[in-house]
Amino acid sequence: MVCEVSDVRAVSEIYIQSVCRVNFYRKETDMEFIVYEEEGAVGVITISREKALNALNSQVLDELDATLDAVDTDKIRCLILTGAGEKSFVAGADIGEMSTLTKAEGEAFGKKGNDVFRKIETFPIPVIAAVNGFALGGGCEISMSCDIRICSENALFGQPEAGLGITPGFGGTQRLARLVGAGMAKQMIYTARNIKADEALRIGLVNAVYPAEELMAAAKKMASGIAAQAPIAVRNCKKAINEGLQVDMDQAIVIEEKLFGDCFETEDQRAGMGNFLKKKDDPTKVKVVEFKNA
Ligand code: CO8
Repeated sequence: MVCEVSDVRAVSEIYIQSVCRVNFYRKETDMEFIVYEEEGAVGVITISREKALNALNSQVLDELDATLDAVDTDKIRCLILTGAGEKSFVAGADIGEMSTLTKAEGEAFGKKGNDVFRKIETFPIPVIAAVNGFALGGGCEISMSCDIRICSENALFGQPEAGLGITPGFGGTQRLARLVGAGMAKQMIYTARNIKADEALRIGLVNAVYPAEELMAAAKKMASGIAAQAPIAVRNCKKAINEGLQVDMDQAIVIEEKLFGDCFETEDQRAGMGNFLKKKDDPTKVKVVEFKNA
């Protein structure tokens, strides 16, 4: 199977490697800090500013935003977000860039990050954060805007902002409290104490911890498992969970009802259910459904 890459400002396509007979392509772009690759129906976005431990400056945020806009969601069914190198996922927002901001500029920088993170959170397809090291400040915050977080054993999570004289500004006060509960979020944010991977797992901030060298394979396996399901159904599940969490249960189940109903009469629903029924007639038949995203 040969993957095509849709990407911004593409110049030329180069072959990188072949994994499990699926060709893995990467496109050269004029982006400095973001690498985007596709492997089958899985897209991998790598924040690549290793000299600054992948810290988020305005350019990284702009490039990430443009990369998300260019993902072909008719073809790609799950994204993985990770950081370049073995040491850091994202070591936060760029402290150098932030250090001289005025109040108005600080607010604008917060909005710039929030807009991109919200784009990730509401992206039509699932996004898995593969956290390969430091996830501090804006790094912890960007991971929390993803649907699922898994991490390496050397990962370190934290919101050190109070020690720098600011609040978390890319959604940390909101998403951390929703993910791990207000008490634990307040403790982490007020004390600015970083936590290791095992504690992140214990408090539910991550779903699983892997040896560093196994992290990306685990992320890709999970992403491929998601990509193998009916794509309209997966999108609607994401919407139902995200939107339902913002409202009371009476409204939440109405959101689910609509998205549930929306799946019917799709090719995927017909094929998925039809295949199950056929399989019953022939229990030895392997379940294979060519989902169409239609
Ligand atoms: N910003 C800019 N540069 C950084 C950052 C950062 N967040 N983190 C690391 N770097 C740079 C270092 O300055 C250093 O650069 P250089 O080699 O040029 O001196 C390079 O990366 C390597 O870093 P270290 O030498 O410090 O590496 P260590 O292994 O010794 O330490 C740490 C690694 C512990 C991660 C350390 O670098 C550190 O503490 N970094 C800062 C972590 C942090 O506090 N992050 C939170 C930042 S605040 C934030 O994210 C707010 C988000 C909301 C913004 C809202 C805006 C309004």
